[in-house]
Amino acid sequence: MAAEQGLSLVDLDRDGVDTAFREDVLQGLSEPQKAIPARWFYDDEGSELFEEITRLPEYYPTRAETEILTDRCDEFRTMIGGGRAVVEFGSGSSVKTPLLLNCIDPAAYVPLDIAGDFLRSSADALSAKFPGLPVYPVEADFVRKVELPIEVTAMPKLGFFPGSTIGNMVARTAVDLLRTMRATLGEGSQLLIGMDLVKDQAILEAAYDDAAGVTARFNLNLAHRINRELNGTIPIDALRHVARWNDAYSRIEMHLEALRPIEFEVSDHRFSMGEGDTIHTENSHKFSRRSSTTLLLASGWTPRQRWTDREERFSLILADATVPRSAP
Ligand code: AVI
Repeated sequence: MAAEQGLSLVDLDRDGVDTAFREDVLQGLSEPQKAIPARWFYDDEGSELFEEITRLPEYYPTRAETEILTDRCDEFRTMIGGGRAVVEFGSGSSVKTPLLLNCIDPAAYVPLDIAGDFLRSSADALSAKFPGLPVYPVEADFVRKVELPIEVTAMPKLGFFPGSTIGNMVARTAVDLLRTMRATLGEGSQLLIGMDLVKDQAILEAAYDDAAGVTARFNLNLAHRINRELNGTIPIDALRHVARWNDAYSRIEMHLEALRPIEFEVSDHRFSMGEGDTIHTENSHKFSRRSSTTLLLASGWTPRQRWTDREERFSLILADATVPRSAP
């Protein structure tokens, strides 16, 4: 295991507990509105459930984005051009990557991910599909500036951040991340980013509360994870999955709601919830043309082109790291 060899970016204490996970959970459960950062969904079980979500009939984002990548290949070739180093942020299993790489004739591919073992196996799979393409996987947490491999420093770069993961961040964090990506890639780079669009509330709520209950299992898995890894006693049967549209913030929120008053322990700390109290587990912001433009401009990226799927549910935006010359 990479963690045992000291190669992992994850900090484990003497009992093998992820210290950042414990801190976030204890802090989040102590707030008046309990909240746990969505990044903790993705243990092995959570990552598998997320893969299942992407195949659900109600969950349109993955299909819509794949449709754009397939339909607009020629336009990507024209707007992006060949010879770039493609730097993918949070590459995971890199499933959408071949679609893009096939369009643009890149000079190199640099997948960045915090999960080292997974990163290297998917980089190997991609190398097998693109035998002539240099692939330089980098195990890194891209919320901080990443030093890219020396081999790609002189190449023009394209950042790739598909999936609307940017929507899982509040505006302040999203701006920080986009500015950090700009610092990682450098002046003059391009960024191709997926952003999910505002649409009918019923479609949005169904996408996050599917009939088969997979998203509910994904949400509840966080409570199971706390019980498993942090010595928790959360009564899972007393929690239900809730997904609701928050219009003021233009986002779907996921919560775990207590069906009855409960008390439980996590890492020797006691917590209680009244009936109807919730743990806020995720935000998924949905964008308009204007809000996406504002977010990108505020982060030092100028949008140059945007594409949507045929039903206009999802957008892919190409932006560049140049400052538009305009007064004042
Ligand atoms: C990863 N992220 C973009 C997904 C989303 O749509 O916000 C996570 C997700 N949560 C529930 N379903 C999917």
